[in-house]
Amino acid sequence: MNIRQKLTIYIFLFVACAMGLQAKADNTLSMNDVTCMRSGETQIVVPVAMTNSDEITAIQCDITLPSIASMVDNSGVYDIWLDETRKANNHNLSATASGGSFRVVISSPTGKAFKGNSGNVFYFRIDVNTLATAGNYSLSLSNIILSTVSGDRITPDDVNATLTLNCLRGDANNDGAVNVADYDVTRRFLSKLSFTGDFFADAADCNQDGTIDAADLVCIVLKSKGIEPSSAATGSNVMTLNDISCLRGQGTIINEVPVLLSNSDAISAIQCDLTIPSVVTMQVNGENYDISLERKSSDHIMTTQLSNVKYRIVISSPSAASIGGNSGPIFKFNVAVNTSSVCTQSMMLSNVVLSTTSGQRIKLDNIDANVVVRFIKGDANSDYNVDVADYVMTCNDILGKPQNSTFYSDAADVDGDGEINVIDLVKIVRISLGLE
Ligand SMILES: [Ca+2]
Ligand SMILES: [Ca+2]
Ligand SMILES: [Ca+2]
Ligand SMILES: [Ca+2]
Repeated sequence: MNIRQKLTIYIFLFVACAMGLQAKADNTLSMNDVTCMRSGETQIVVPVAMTNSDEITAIQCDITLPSIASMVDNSGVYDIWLDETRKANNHNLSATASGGSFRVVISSPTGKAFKGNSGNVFYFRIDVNTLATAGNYSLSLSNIILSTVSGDRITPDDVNATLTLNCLRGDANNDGAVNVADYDVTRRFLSKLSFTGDFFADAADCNQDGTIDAADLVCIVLKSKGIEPSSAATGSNVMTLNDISCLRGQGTIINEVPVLLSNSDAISAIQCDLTIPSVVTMQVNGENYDISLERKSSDHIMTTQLSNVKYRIVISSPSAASIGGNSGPIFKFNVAVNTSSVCTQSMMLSNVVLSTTSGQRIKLDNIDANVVVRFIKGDANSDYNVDVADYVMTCNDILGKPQNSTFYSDAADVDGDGEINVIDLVKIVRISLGLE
């Protein structure tokens, strides 16, 4: 055999091999991705196509559905059917559920071939659980066996497709429209208030950032008006909480605490969680907490709800109006301070989110302030003056003499060295004379 003959054989083998691969690649099943709108039709038809260069008479495969879908059945018969244009007159299909999937067997009792070489060969109808979270889910065909009319087995690769469950962004109650009802149910959810009817968190997360907050309230209002919210905020927006300072022994003192907002952006919605320490008690005003909204448009609403030792405060407008202005208290709350003993405790605003009127989300760091119950140095009898009476009591203490009224040793220890002695006595005199 010369080189030319050998080369001819190799070329022949190569072509034969390529044709063989081609033949295998040309006998496949396929499925297109399918989508379902949560507020629309929940039953969808999934077509399965076959591309076949060989004459195929029988098909076997297992359909696996995602957990959010079930196979529709009519009185115990699965809703799976053959394509009329491709089946031979006596092709029949049967399906059974087995091990979490559905086995489909299609054959012809006389071994007839499917018509044509491409296109849909069978269909199945699934029912999508629209309570599920919107997203992508997978469907598959596995264990696929095709038989040629001469009984040759073809084993195509598994087939995967995506079932996409979509929701209308902002349609929190899933009625197919975005309007004030969605704003209201989301506001109640965010405010931790009770509500009736459906609530879909994935749709309420209108700006799709994975959390439901004040920015979503504005986003829903804007989308109800056909306006797409903006994303990034650029301004400087600062919130501050004032300290509370009281003197010991004054009984229960009511303090009005302002929460200040300095904002360069036009702010429409605000949320925060207020944590107050044990030394203070939130005051109530009728049935509500004594928290007042200070800056607002005509339709701004504030809700305050105690949940898990935090007061959830949500301020928003159903028209996405601005709270107005650029500085000053946004809200105030009244607390009673128990002044029976000295302490320093912290209060905090956490989970603070602002939204501009165009839906830009601004997340602020936690804001801390102190509640301090203090005494006056040298005021050994706690009458809020430092004078000769304090001098006498401190002198008695040093000499070990009995006292006529309560002696406050922490106030008498003016230099704070843990000991009451003549140095403290001198300092009391100096304070009473205005020298310290
Ligand atoms: Ca709706
Ligand atoms: Ca969001
Ligand atoms: Ca005093
Ligand atoms: Ca001392």
